[in-house]
Amino acid sequence: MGKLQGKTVFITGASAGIGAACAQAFAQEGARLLLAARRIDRLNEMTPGLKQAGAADVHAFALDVQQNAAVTSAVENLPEEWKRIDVLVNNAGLSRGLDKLYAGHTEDWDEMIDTNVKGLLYVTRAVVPGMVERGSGHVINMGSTAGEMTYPSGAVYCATKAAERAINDGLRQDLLGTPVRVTSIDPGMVETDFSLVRFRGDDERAAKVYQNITPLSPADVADAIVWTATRPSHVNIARVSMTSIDQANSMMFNRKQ
Ligand code: 8X3
Repeated sequence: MGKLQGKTVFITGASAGIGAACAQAFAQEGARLLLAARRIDRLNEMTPGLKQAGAADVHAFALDVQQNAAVTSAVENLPEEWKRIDVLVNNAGLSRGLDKLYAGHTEDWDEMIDTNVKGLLYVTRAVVPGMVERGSGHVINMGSTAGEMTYPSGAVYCATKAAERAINDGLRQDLLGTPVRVTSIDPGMVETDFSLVRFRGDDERAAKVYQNITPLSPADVADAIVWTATRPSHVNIARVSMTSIDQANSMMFNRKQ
């Protein structure tokens, strides 16, 4: 029997990368998966495999976390049997561009801030009151080593992850006295579509990011996430900072020749 048998786990950005790996890892623990992403087709494709992997049930819906009204109404109008969310994985996020701040594109800034900061806030605001009311819950936010140390040409992305850090800590303070736990997962380089999205489909440029390096895999990160969610209920893991052995912080890498 999985450690999270029958628990409802809500994952945003579940259609790819760390979100999809989380769906797989929580499925293996017997969880009921509430999956949201903009790409509903992709979620529907994933569903049979997740059930096969052990998910107690799967409910997928299209959601753009940037749209506050859509987030609120999606959570309010969940089918009755999906309303009791035990674990929220605030995973939806992205980077756009790698430009000097004074040459940056404001539409890139808007998309990153609207998704990584405002989207995370909207989903949190919609889900956490129910957790407080029911007296149980766990919010797991996707942070980054980028929130710990800013790197050149990444100021706005790094700022969104520094904001996540502040929101994560603030939420934990505000929930003190309730049984709701709050965790930030802060990985370094993870081999996902992250760089492909950042460089808008330029795969040559994206591949260079991971060249001569062993990055973390999405499954490595999902493994840490499930670990935080399966600690005894009085244990709150505040933050997991993790990199591959080839990375020391957001600026230092061991590139093999
Ligand atoms: C992703 C880590 O350093 O590639 O959040 O921006 S990094």
